[in-house]
Amino acid sequence: MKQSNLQQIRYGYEPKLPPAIRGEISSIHVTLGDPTEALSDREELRTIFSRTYGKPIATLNAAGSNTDAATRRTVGVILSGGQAPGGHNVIAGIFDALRKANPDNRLLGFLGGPSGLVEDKKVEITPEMIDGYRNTGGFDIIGSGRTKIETDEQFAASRQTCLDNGINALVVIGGDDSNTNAALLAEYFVARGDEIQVIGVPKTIDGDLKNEYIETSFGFDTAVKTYSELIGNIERDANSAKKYWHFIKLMGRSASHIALECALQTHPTCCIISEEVAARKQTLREIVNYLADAVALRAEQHENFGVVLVPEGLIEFIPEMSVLISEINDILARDAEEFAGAGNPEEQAAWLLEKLTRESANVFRALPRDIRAQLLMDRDPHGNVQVSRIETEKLLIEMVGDELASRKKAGRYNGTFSALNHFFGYEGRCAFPSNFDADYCYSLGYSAFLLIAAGLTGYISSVRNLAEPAEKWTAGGIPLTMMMNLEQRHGSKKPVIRKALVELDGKPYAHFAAHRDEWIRTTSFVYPGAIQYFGPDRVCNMPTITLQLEREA
Ligand code: FBP
Repeated sequence: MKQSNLQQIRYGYEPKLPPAIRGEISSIHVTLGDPTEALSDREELRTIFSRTYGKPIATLNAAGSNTDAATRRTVGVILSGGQAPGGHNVIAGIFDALRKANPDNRLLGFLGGPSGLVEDKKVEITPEMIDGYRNTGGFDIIGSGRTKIETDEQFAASRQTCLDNGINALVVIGGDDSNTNAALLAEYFVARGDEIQVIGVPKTIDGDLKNEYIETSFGFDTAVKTYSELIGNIERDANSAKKYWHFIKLMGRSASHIALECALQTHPTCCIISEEVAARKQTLREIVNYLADAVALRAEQHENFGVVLVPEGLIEFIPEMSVLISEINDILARDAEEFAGAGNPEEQAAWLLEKLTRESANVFRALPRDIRAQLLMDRDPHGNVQVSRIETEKLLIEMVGDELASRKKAGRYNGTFSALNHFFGYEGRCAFPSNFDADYCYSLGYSAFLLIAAGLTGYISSVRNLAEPAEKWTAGGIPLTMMMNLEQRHGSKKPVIRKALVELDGKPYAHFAAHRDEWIRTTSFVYPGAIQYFGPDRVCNMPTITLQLEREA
């Protein structure tokens, strides 16, 4: 297959590791801290994870070996969920560490996500194979998938696959749901006396798998820089033509981290933050009025153009919509078969209206037909609404347009509102990883193997101090149960890793909030340009603004 020049050059990039794990694998030492606790629901979680709950934090250092790196091992790896730049480097990191530890070690990649484990579909990763994927985007080396391992049969089949293939450890590369699954698998294996370790790796462009110990999920850095390049280009076009309002929906599921970081990078005219909408209990009407006010204010300055960023999860955070969505979720989980047999989308909507509360039925009725249909589309295997398929940006354009039309009629607005919609998501998920993600992912994979060598299970690989250059990074593992609580899923309470949403008392949001009024009044666009892989540190080695602000002393 023809390779681009950049692809060929990137194969030769040597990712940086944290200094503590750069030396001989045989001299790596693991230090274990005190027992840990879950975020909440501790008693229930202690029961669910009776054998793996509350393990200590592990730190990797070069203090002299107390791990067993030399034993011959077969490790399995799974890519789970949506693509995120750097996944190939995680696998490269595992592979290099594992071969360095013992050249006879084997790495099996399960194909197409967790279903590959359940169905025993795999490929052995060879040096030639991995060399063709180093520092490249995508998950195509083994593919990914969204199957959730949840039934007894699936757990038993996963175990059988591991036993049949002589697997000593599994590395699950995924987001919050997949890492929850990793914790459940770890517990399942220990409960049966199997010596099969499970280690997770924090992946998701959404940036919502983070906490004190996981400073960011991999892929976020590259994805936001890719979107910011595109937004900057659109801003420059808007500022040149001066005739369009661009409404840009950005991926990110429930969390607005992507929208917020892109706003910090590009200074759009407006950016909605879902978490703020929820905190202020803003209605859809209030959001529409806020945007219409911005358009009207700029029209008074003869600036009938602008750029609006909309997080894809917004719809779930608007109070009346959130109630509606959770009612729909529960109804669909409870009466799935009846719903499936209800007929075409219009008939399904009519069926649903009968079951909703009066308030939610009114909200549902008032939505445009397309949005109603989008709300009824399939849930993902974890029971989430597929927010990327709900066209919130179009909904807002339509409603802002109507609002401005009625203001015009009343003589309160005299501009033109010509709006275009965009959705950026897939554009960023498989980009060539930035230097940050290339280094971070390789380090996560490398550390994952070291945690295996240390005999640990039920941990997530953790590389920290990321706002600093890689020279100052540290590595270790965090017990997965420490990041958990119970949440309502598919109509019942389930253990899950808590999603990190945008914190309204955090510095990234505060920075944005302090500037947004000025961005409406004065065109303040910033044009970040494309991700750079070579050149001065300030163009090719900067972490995200979110990470810099969050880690600021
Ligand atoms: P993960 O949470 O699995 O990392 O997925 C991230 C994401 O890109 C979301 O931002 C988006 O809502 C979703 O995947 C879309 O997934 P799909 O392409 O499978 O519909």
